[in-house]
Amino acid sequence: MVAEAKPIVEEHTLDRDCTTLSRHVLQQMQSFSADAQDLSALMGRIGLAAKLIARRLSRAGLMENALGFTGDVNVQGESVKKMDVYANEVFIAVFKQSGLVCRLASEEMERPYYIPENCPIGRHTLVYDPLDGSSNVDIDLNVGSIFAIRQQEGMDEDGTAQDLLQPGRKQIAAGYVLYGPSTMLVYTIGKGVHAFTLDPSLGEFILSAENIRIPEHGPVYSANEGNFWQWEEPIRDYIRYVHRHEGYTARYSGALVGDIHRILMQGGVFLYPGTVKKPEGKLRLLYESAPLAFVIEQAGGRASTGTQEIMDVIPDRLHQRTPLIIGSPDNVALVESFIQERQREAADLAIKT
Ligand code: AHM
Ligand code: MG
Repeated sequence: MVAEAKPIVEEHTLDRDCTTLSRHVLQQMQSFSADAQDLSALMGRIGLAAKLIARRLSRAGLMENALGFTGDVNVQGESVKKMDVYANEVFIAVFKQSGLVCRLASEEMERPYYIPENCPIGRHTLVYDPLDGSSNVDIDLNVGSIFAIRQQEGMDEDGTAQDLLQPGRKQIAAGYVLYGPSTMLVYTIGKGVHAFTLDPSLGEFILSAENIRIPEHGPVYSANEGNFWQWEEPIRDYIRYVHRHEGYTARYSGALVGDIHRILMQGGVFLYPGTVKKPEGKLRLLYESAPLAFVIEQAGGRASTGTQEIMDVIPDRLHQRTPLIIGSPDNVALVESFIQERQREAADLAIKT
């Protein structure tokens, strides 16, 4: 009797190795329509930008002029790093002549960057933070890119991109790239959250976790406690609460993407609240908070300003900042409960006086 031939490669192993980012988007869309092809190509280009940035980051210490500051200050009033500029230009370069997006809006550019030859063919806008947490870059710690794709809903003559001033629910896709020990890309198109790991031997992002669900509750709270005395009282109350109760631990890397990725995988809450002097906080709505809110909501978590869902906030300008409380639903609700308690006390007091 002749033994049945065994496949040389296990089928599921091969299948896993072949699930590239572009293929996964098409599978998610369950269609080969022009829209599905566009979205798949868009994600492929974001993957290409991520690979270029990852490559430079991995060698930056060996290169002249890759690290350190440029000497310029950006629209946010922050000192610009050479890697910020490089990463911003990479995104522009990969989308030029792609026919995929008409406009790019980024943390590093005061006004959107138009690619006139892609308008009106490329009906999408890419909003992005090319290198978030770049204070980590000179010391070889994790950094990230954050992105969202929105439909282009109008041409703006004056460069203020009024049609972009819409809530996060208008995002078609969003995600981030984490440049850590490995490079990971996490994305959603509103059908769950999926993670890809860059396989350097293939030069491809390969699916490594599908339909990620954030734990309902987690032990981590992630906040810059150096701001403790600048925060409003309810946030200080929350921090006092976690200090006094067992089961909480602090983790804060100074780079949002890494902190959010930990919370997505293991549960907990990240908070960057407003301060007394800056009630809107530090993080930007369109290309930091809203894309991450989309990802975390899709994984079963929540993102809040403290009083409103981040996904519902309508920005009034391109670089608008917002307080951010994001993560496991129970943890976010706990932070909000301290804010609500103070609001109730203030309302009671107002009635009595
Ligand atoms: P950036 O976009 O200029 O890099 O700033 C955003 C970063 C986030 O990654 C991080 O969570 C936060 O700023 C850290 O700020 P701080 O140093 O005030 O704690
Ligand atoms: Mg940023």
